[in-house]
Parts: sequence; structure tokens; C-alpha cells
Amino acid sequence: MTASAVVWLVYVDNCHMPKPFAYGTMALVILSFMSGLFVSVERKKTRDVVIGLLWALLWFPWLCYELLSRPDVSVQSFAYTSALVVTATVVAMVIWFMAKELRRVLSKSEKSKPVLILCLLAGVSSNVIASAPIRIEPTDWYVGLKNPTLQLMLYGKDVGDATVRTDYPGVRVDSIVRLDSPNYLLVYLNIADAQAGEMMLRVNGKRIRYQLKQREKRGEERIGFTCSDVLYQLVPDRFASGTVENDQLITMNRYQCDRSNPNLRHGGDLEGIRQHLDYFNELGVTALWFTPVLENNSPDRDGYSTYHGYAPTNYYQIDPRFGSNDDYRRLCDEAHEHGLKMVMDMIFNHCGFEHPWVADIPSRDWFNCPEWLEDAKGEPTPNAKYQQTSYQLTPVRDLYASEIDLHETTKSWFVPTMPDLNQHNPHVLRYLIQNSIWWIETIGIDGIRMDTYPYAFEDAMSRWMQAINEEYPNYNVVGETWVTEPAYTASWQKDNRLTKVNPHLPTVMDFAFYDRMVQAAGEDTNDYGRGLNRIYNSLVYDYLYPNPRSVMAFIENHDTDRFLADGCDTLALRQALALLLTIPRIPQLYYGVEILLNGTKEKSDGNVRQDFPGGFWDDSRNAFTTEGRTAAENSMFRWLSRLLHWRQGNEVIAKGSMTQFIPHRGIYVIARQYTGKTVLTILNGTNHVTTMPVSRYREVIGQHRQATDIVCGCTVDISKDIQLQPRETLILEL
Ligand SMILES: [Ca+2]
Ligand SMILES: [Ca+2]
Repeated sequence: MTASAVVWLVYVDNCHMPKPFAYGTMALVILSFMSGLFVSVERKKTRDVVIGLLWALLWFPWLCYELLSRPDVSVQSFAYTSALVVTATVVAMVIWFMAKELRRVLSKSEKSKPVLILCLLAGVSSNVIASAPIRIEPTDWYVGLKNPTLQLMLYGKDVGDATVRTDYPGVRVDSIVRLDSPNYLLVYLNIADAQAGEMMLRVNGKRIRYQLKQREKRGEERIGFTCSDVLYQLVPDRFASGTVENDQLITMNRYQCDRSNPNLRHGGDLEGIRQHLDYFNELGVTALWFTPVLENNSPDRDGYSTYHGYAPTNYYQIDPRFGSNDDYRRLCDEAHEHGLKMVMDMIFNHCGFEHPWVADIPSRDWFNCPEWLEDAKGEPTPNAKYQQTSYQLTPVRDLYASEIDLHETTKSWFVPTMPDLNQHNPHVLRYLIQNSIWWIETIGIDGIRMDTYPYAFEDAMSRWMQAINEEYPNYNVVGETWVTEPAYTASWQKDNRLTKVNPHLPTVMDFAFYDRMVQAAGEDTNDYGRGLNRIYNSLVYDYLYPNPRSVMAFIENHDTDRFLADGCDTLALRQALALLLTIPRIPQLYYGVEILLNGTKEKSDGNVRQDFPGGFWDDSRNAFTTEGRTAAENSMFRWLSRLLHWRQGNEVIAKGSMTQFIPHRGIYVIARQYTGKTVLTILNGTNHVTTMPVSRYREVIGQHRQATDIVCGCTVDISKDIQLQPRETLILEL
């Protein structure tokens, strides 16, 4: 009792201490109190028991109040920790009781004492050994895939020496691979003839259950996103929070949820996204791509967190701050019910520093350039051996590339907290291939966006894509290929004739379109190649792409300035969006464009990943509703929503031919045509009123005398020249 009082007083005196210490102190208080109480009961000292209980009545509410009033302690984490401490204390008492009983038995039988002690020790140690957890990835698997090989990665103390057997029908252990670290084991199974069910693995004689599941669909039935879709990209931490309970979790490495800091976590989650599925329908997009949602359990470092998700520490687990794997599945199912496809962001170039592979490297060649890790002592503090990528992607294609440049692109690390994976290690590659198949099968995602594509080894990524294409021939994957030249981007698309290695990647990202569109926005379209001429010139190079319709275009994303930068030029924005949504591409929007979110990266990356107004419980307005938006935001929302709904299922856009006209008198015109139907996108790229001579466009207009403006639904007379207002955008249907 006295001890608990002393510990508690120490706590009160230091209530500003870091959270782990505060919780640790709380544990000591509870432990010492319960022990005292227990001893008093044991010795039948009623007076002490009464005093103890009164004492507890006084300090326990106070203790709760002190802890819960801390900004970094949530009710959930407090309840979780309290339950843990009480359970641990009860277990400790039970053990104490058992030990006491044993001593009593032993004292009656002196002769058998050594035997009993040995039995006790053997029992305890065998239990400890038996209960030493072995983690297996993938956590479960599917029968009926075209590739019958299953790689199991076992993690556990000294598991590297283990023998592995199974007598599950149709399953054969093909090989067992022991790595440099004794704490990993790779088991390759052939499950070609296996049926779904619970397979029993015997690892060093210990039985481990492993689920082999039935697939919900055949691979051919999984249809990826196409140019009929419009992707809406969002940052889960910044979009909407469905609950505050997951904002500040004690179970994760030290971090702070603070909406006032653009570099820290803000508390958005999958539930928040789920609650807004109707909103996406109202807007008219057809697919959702989130920045990664895998566990990113790195602590905040120097005021920065990994809220963006690009430093995964577990390839099989959704970050609990976003929700659970079940929450992700539920979101995906409900998105499908809303007619929305789901695209998952993956990262195979690197993982997060807190991934178990870093503290205990499976094999020396698991990562590229691992030398400096040996001196890093568990912290990503670069030393002389650290190798930093140049962020230059051109060496991968440059005929004249130097070895050092190529090395810096593909083997050096993205940042010190993101170790670079060596996909040339066949075990690493197999792990990654299985990981993407597992998410497709388990969650039902409709596509993958692969981060930092050219930073990973090209031949390995090609094999990854081949494996995905083999299992899912109608699927789609888009790779981030950030160089603003069409000739570069095209060289990453499947079946291109520019590279020796076929990348097998169906969709690439059109950074050229983004780059030219941003430049054009601030310029007058003239006869000297400026303004919208830049878009015309960029699309000229579509002959490089084996499939231009499978190129993803965008005007902004989470890594770029917002299209509006720090301004609000809605005329330029409409022109950019009108083109984006009518050229032969897969368009991608970035969340908030519909409500004119702006910002540049100059202040911070977080400045282009702002919270969606209304997504968080304490927001002063709700821009998800008409009432919560300003007049300008509503105007943009209505315009874009009309365009997106018109685009849905539109065969002229999905399948039509494309004709473009060199900007004339500052006016840029493109035409899409399919089965006698024509859509014209007409942009006045100047800041003055301009007349469009209709006769110049006779080849696409034909004998039509009238057209319909697809946004307002009104009729436009095209029998005579059309007068366009400064920066006017027209989308006409003939
Ligand atoms: Ca939340
Ligand atoms: Ca790399």
C-alpha cells in the first residue's frame, strides 16, 4: 500500500512525462496496490483491507482524471492499458498462489523435491518454447491459382533451424530455404492439388494451423479500371475521420495526431471514406485510389510522420489508425455496391525502417546498399556508408548512363527511413508477387497503383507484372513513371517497341500532360508554341504508346502543387478538366479539386494534402454538402459533376477516334467520334473574345447545324462562326 502511494506521488509530480512512462507508472501503482491488498487479505488484516480500499477510492479516479486529461491519451488506449495491467496482475497472483501451493507440497516430500523442481522447470520451459510465436506470411492463401507455388515466410526466434512437414492432401513441401538470419525460414509448397481447408503445418513438431481458402472469383472475372473510369485520388489521413477512437493509439510507435501540423497525422480513416460513398456517386467519379493504407509504424521523427503511407512496416496489415483489414474489405464491398472500383497503392521499391526486416535482416542481399545499417544501431542516422538516390529516373533508359548514376537511381535509398528492397533476390520478388495477389483475392481490389516504379529493378518488376497478368488477364495496374517526356513514359508501357525488356505494365502515368497543362494555364495560346499548343504538341507523341487509352492522365496529385497553386483561376481549371476528361486517357482527379482546394508544396507537402472541410468532427463547415460550400465551390462542383455523369458509360469517350487541330487563333479543338456521334472540346486559350471559324472544322462537324452543350444542356448554333469568351470552355455533342 505504501509502495503504491509512493509510486503514485512520483507520477503526480511528473505528469508531464512521456506517455509510455506515464502508463508504466500507472501499471506500477496498480500492481503495488493490488499486491498490498492481496497480502492483507491473505494475512486476514481486515483493517488494512478497509484502509486500502478507501485509499483506492481516493486515488484511482484522480489517476484516471490525470491520464485522460493528457491530449495524447484516448479513452480507448487508456481502457486497453488498464485492462492489460489488471490482467497481468491477476496472472501474477495466480502464479504466486501456485508457487505457494507447490512449496507446501514440496515441504511434505523432501525426497521428491529435485524431481518435482525439474518437472516444473521442464513444464514451464516447454510451454515457453511451445508458445514462442511464429509469424507466417502470407497469413493465409488461396487454392486454384494458376501458379501452384506458395512461399511461406516464417518469422520467429531460431525458426531458421526448424523442420517443416505437412500431410495435408495435395500439398507438397518443395523446398526449405534457410537465410542468413536464424529467425526466418522460407518454405516453398506446391499446392496444385490441394482443396480449400485448414492445413496443419508441423514446424519442429509444433502444430500450426494455416488456412487455404477458396477463391471468390476466377482471375479472368476481375476487371481492372479502364478509360471509361475516372479515378478519384485521396489521402486517407486527410479526407475524413469516421471515429476519433483510432486517432491516438498507444499500441503504435510514438506519434502525435495533430491537425494543426501539416506534417503529422490528422486522424482520417477508412470509416470516414466509407461514410462518404454517396458523395463520390453525387460527384460522378467511378473509382477510388487512396495513398497507401498499409501499416506505417514509424515513430514521428523531427516533426514528420508517415501519415502518407509510403513507408510500410507490414505488408499484410492495414494501419490500425485507418482501420482493420476487415474494415478495408467492408469499404471495398460497399464501394462496389456504389458502382465504385477500388485501386490500391503499393510500394515495392522500399519499406519502412520499422519493418522487422530492418532490425533483423533476413539475408545480406534482402536490401540494396545495406552496409550502413550495420552502424545505424536501430536508428536511421546516415553515416559514411549511406547511399542516397539522386531521384533521377532517366539513367534507367539512357543509352549513355554511367554506372554510378544507374546505381543511385535503382539501388540507393529513397530516404534514410525507407530501406531499398532488392527485387533481384528471388525470394523478395516472390514475396512481393504473392503480396499483391493476396490483396486482390482477400479484399477484391480492382487495380493497383505501383509507387516509384522505375526505382525498382526493371526486369524484376516486369516479372511481377507478368505474374499478375497471368493470374488476372483483364486486370489493370498503373505505375508511377515520373519523367515529363512522352518518350520516357511510353517506354514503360506493355508491348512498347522502345525497350529490350517488355515491362508488361498496362498503364503508365502521363506526367507530360500534367506538366504541359500547368505551364499552359499561365500563358496565352499564340502562334509560337505557347499555351494550349503545349498540349497539342504533347499529344502528338501518342504514337509512342502501344495503347494511349491505357495511359493515366491527371493535372495534380499528392506529390505536386495543386493545379490552382495559391490562386483560384477557375477558367484555367475548367479547361484543364475538360481536356483531361475528353482525351483518350484514363483520367485521375485529386480530392478537393471540385471545391477548389489549392496550395503549393513550397510551404510543405502537407499543404497540398489539406483536410477535406467537413471530414472531421470539429470542422466549422461541411463542403460535402451544397449548404457547406461557397458559391464558387458549388459552381465548380456542379460543372464537374455534370461533366463526370455525362462521361459515365459514354462510348464516344471510351472508344471513339481522336482528331486534334493545331491551335488556331488561340483556339484549341479536339474531336472524339464513334458510330456517327461526335464530341467537340473547344478551348479559347486567350484572354480575349475570339471567333472560331466553323468551316475550318468541317471534317468533324460535317453538315451538323446544331450542337448540345453537355454541361448546360442548351443548344448551340454551329451553322455559323462561334464567338468564344476569354478562356471559355465548350464541350459540344453533335
Ligand atoms: Ca480517425
Ligand atoms: Ca530501388
